[in-house]
Amino acid sequence: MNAQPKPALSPAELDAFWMPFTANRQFKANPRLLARADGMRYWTVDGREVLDAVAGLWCVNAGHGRREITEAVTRQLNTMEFAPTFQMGHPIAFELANRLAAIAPPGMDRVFFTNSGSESVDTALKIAIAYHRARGAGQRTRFIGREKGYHGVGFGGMSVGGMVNNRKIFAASMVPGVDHLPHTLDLGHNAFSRGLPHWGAHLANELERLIALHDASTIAAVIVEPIAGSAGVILPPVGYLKRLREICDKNDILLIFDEVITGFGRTGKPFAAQSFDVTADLMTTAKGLTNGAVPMGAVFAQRKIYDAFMQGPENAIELFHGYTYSAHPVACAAALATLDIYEREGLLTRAATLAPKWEDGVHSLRGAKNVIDVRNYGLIGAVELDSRVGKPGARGFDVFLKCFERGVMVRQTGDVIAMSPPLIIEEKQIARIVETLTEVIRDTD
Ligand code: PXG
Repeated sequence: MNAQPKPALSPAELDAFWMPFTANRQFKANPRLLARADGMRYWTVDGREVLDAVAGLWCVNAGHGRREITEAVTRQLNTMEFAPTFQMGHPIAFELANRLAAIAPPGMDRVFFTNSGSESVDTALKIAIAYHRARGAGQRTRFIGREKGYHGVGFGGMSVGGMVNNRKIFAASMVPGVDHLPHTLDLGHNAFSRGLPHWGAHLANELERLIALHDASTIAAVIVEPIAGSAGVILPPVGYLKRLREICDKNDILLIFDEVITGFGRTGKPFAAQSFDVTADLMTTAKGLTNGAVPMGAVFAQRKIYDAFMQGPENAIELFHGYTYSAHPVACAAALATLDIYEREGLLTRAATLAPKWEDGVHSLRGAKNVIDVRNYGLIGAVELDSRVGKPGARGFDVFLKCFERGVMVRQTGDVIAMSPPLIIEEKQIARIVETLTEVIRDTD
């Protein structure tokens, strides 16, 4: 199938859109414009086919152009384009929450809807503080995040996050009372580990040091990504997440898993919590929830958390929080259709089936020029390149660009090339991604 080429935009037409997380001037001098998508592929405005090795931005888990989602959204728009969920409701919001509860990790059967990962994170942080207060522990207000963590761009998420470029400009505006655990990336011990690295579970013990410093009675929650994506794919060492869970349990601290990228099948189970057999108290999600078709996020909560709020007079609003578009009917319709596809096609577990092939594929890059690490889990992969002297990120950007020119879209963070293809990927497409990356790395100084 060929995309109809679209007329290119003139430089002046590119000016008004202030692009997010983009080098605007560099991009606008040489734009990369996508026009159409289907299955595993995008087409550029000039009709060139590009294999999608990142599921859009870690979100199009069922692949592009899913007719069932389009039809569900269209039907919903024709029936009721909007309905409020403040002191009102509409049936498919409840249906979706029930469907999500059914695939959630054990006990996480209460769902609060948002519109993005950032909103999910800020919502979870607020729920954590309000939960402790509802139980008479209102002094528990501190948060513990992790270096290199990415929890979106709201003030809360930025504060618990640990990415220096996202933080330094806003240093004076951080939410107070936040500490960070050390990150778990250690090439010295773990380079080229297949799957989870074996060294580093003890890094979770740093939590005990922070508890000793502040006292457990001041700490509301610990938030981590089970697998960090944005920072260039950082895996939890074997036993690390279990250890965090134990320490949180011992100290009555809530554990929040940010599963915005790991949710909805990416790791080979519906959620990473199930892959790693560790359940959090709160879980933030977005992206794959609607296959990226309509913005939507969801915070999953253990029932004990929800129940802690359900006291006092029945006419009292229990949580003063929510968004105009929480459980937007069109997003709910998209999410329900997405879950239908995931279930019918076994996509929530397909990554586990493909993982060995994927692992072999990405690890075939070991030994390639400038490659200093390869990391993988489920259908997540990363290839880390040695940085050019004095120019961090330059080599990574060149590789990203050349891959795109040669018809494969990957993500670049610094000198890490990250991949997270749609879960419908076939073996021959895995081979194509690996082949292209191999050639590009070979051809890049
Ligand atoms: N938490 C995590 C773990 C994320 O990965 C967010 C929160 C924020 O979600 P929203 O929907 O507000 O963007 C994210 C977002 C990348 C990349 O290149 C990753 C994200 C977004 C854009 C790029 O890895 N994750």
